[in-house]
Amino acid sequence: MGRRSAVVVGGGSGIGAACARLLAGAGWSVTAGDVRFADPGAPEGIVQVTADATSPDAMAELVRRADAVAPVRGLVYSAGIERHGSAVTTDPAVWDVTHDVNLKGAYLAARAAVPVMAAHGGGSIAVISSIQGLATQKGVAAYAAAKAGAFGLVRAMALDHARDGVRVNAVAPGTIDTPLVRQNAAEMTPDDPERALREWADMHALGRIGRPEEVASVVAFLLSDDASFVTGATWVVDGGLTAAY
Ligand code: BMA
Repeated sequence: MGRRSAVVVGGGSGIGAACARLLAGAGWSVTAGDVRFADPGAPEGIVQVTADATSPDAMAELVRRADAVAPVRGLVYSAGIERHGSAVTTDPAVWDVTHDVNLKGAYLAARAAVPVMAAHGGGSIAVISSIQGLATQKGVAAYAAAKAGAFGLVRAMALDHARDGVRVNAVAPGTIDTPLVRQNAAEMTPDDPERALREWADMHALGRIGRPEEVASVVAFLLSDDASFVTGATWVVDGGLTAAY
């Protein structure tokens, strides 16, 4: 296979950064976009671009930058923020930013990438949703709604772009050891965030929380030609969290 580019939106930390590293290791030219990078010294094979996922222009520019390196055939959407509150206690501005980053950005990134992929003969998109889009907890109304919305967007795009050779899948991680989850633990159990992490680990059948690399390996599969008959699907990577009730 010739050189090909993967764009990783939200590639600055957590699951997105793990995807960027794994894809670069698998031979992709990776262009990672994020508002900040946990590791500002760009690892080998990864170009880091400061880019806001909620900006149509920034998403178009990110895809253009990647395509200048090698034809864009992959997109990972991993930008995410979690805010807490019920429908009653969530401020409308907090609702909007939660939906803009978790959901609207996926549409904006795909809007920029799909025509480019189609011109190259096709590609593959993986949207990082959450298990919270399938089953949820109290007090995450905006986040749960945005993550559920991502599944609808993925199905719609899978249908709309299949004949252009573009496959689109959603990934639904359980609790993964990322800055987002550690921030949740600190907010929800300020006296002992590690205790929160242990309690969450216990909820997963495997008895632990996941590593970002364990989500990235599924994403790398979905972007690869090994997944050539896989589209419109949800890939649950939750250590057995939702096997129980
Ligand atoms: C993620 C985040 C985590 C949570 C996990 C499983 O999307 O909300 O804080 O632990 O889902 O509920």
